[in-house]
Order: sequence, then structure tokens, then C-alpha cells
Amino acid sequence: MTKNQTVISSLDDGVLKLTLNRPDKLNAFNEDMHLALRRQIERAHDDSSVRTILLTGAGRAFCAGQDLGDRDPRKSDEKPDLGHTLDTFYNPTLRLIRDLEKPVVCAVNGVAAGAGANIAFACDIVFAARSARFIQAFSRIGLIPDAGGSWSLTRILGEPRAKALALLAEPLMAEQAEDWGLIWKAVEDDALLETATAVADRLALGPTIGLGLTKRLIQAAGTQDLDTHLDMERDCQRAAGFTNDYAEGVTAFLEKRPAVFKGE
Ligand code: LHQ
Repeated sequence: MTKNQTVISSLDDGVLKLTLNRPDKLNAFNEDMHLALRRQIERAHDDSSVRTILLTGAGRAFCAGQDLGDRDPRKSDEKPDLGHTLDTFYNPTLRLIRDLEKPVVCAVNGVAAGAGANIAFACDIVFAARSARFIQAFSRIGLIPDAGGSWSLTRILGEPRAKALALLAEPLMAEQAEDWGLIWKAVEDDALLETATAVADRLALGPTIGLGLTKRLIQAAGTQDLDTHLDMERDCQRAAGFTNDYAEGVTAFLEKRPAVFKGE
């Protein structure tokens, strides 16, 4: 286990567990936490021994979005360029999570506000503690939903719910988020980590290349027509068919034994 201040990381049996670790600030993002998280996702991309990411938060919150103390308007008359902040910090992380061809499981252990909520929604399988709440806090401070929020909320929920969440900034409880299809499951608070870890462990023993191609296809489906998509499915299935894990999967089936996938 590495304790590098703002993100705690540990790698066990193919699961890279990342814990956002600024609990006094409800794990709000400062520059250091941004860079630490990004480094870890890049590591997951480069290191074949990482086969799944599990993302969670330390303490009572998952993440309260941007650290609002970092740019105190009382201390400077200069208006900040938040577009630059997005280009430099949030958008690269969002793209890394979406582009990583390995599953990213998220365990939302408490409140997820602003970019904290939207980073959770960018993950592949999201569990949330029943007591957790999601808040599009941006409109409370005069901002727009970023970290992909205006995109993902609209796609998943449709305009009426996306607009109400974003304009009103009211908390959405985990169970409602599950009912609306924003997350996979709300689970009892004391079962959250165990449940999410079991799923991450299972995915880490899966056919990693095939799982990554599946993620790529499902993400592409929302933005392309059927003809284009069928061609993409063909190409991805061709690539999956060339993996050792496919050969192992079929062999294991024929031999009536569990498959042992190596992510190759
Ligand atoms: C915090 C924060 C926080 C610092 C709690 N910062 N300290 C992108 C581009 C660039 C810039 C702008 O932003 C973005 C993206 C964004 O994410 S914008 C949205 C930023 N986030 C928010 O507006 C949420 C602010 N936080 C809250 O509304 C509440 O803290 C929530 C609803 C998350 C939790 O409420 P409570 O459970 O009542 O906790 P609390 O408010 O008492 O917070 C506990 C402590 O954490 C407190 O510090 P203290 O020293 O008084 O104990 C807060 O100041 C601190 N904290 N969020 N984002």
C-alpha cells in the first residue's frame, strides 16, 4: 500500500484500489489529488497486472468536487479561467476513465457533490451507500455541471430530470439514483465496500481484453448509427476472438470447468 497523501493506492489480485484521501475537506479536489488520481489511472492503463480499478473515498464523503478554498475570490480581484482548470485537470481524468479499457468500479461511500458526483457517473459500475447523496452543486455557486455532468445526466436521465437536478441542485439519494439508472446499485452502508470489492475482484479475474472492448462498444453506441456500430462490433469481436482468454473460455466450457482468464 502506498500512502501518497491525497490518493491512497493498493494493488491486490489485479484490483487497483484508489481512495480519495482528503477527508477533512470531504475529499474535494486540489491540484495534488488531481495529479495523484491521474497518475494512478495512467498506471492502470500501462500495467497489465492491473485488471480493474476500484475507486472510493476516505471518511464520510466520496468527493465534494473542486476545493472551493483554492480560489478564494476574497483574496484576489482577478477572475479565474475555469476553462483552463477543466482542460488541465478534470477533462483529462474523465477521458482517462472512459478510455481505460478495463472496468472501473466506484463505491460512493457518502456525499458526492459537483465534479465528485460526475466523476462517479463516469465510472463503469457504480455502487453507492444507501445514505449517500448526489448533488449537482454547481448552480449554487453560479457554475454549470462539468466533469461530463451535463452530458452524462442528459444521456442517462433525459432532459427533464437532468435539468431539474442541475438547476435546483437538490440532493438525489442513492436509492433514487438507482431507480433512475444513474448508478448500478444502492447497498446498505456497512455492506458497500465488501459488495464493491467482490465485484471488482470478480472483474479482475475476467477476460480483461473482452471486457475492455465491451466497454468501448457500449460507450460508442450512444453516438453512432447501427451500420457503423455493427462494423465496430465485428472488429471488436474479431479482436476478442484472437485472445487467449476466448480460447480458454471455450475450452473451459467444453471441459465443464471454471475458466481461468489471464487478461491476454
Ligand atoms: C469543502 C468542500 C469543498 C472545500 C466541503 N471545498 N472544502 C470545476 C472547475 C473549477 C472550479 C470550480 O469547480 C469545478 C467543479 C466543481 O466541483 S464545482 C462544485 C464544488 N463543490 C461544491 O460546491 C460543494 C461544496 N460543499 C457542499 O455543498 C457541502 O460541503 C456538502 C453538501 C458536500 C456536504 O455538506 P455537509 O455534510 O453539511 O458538510 P460540510 O459542508 O459541513 O463540510 C464539511 C467540511 O468540508 C467543511 O469544512 P470545516 O472546516 O467547516 O469542517 C467544508 O468547508 C469542507 N468542504 N466541500 N468543495
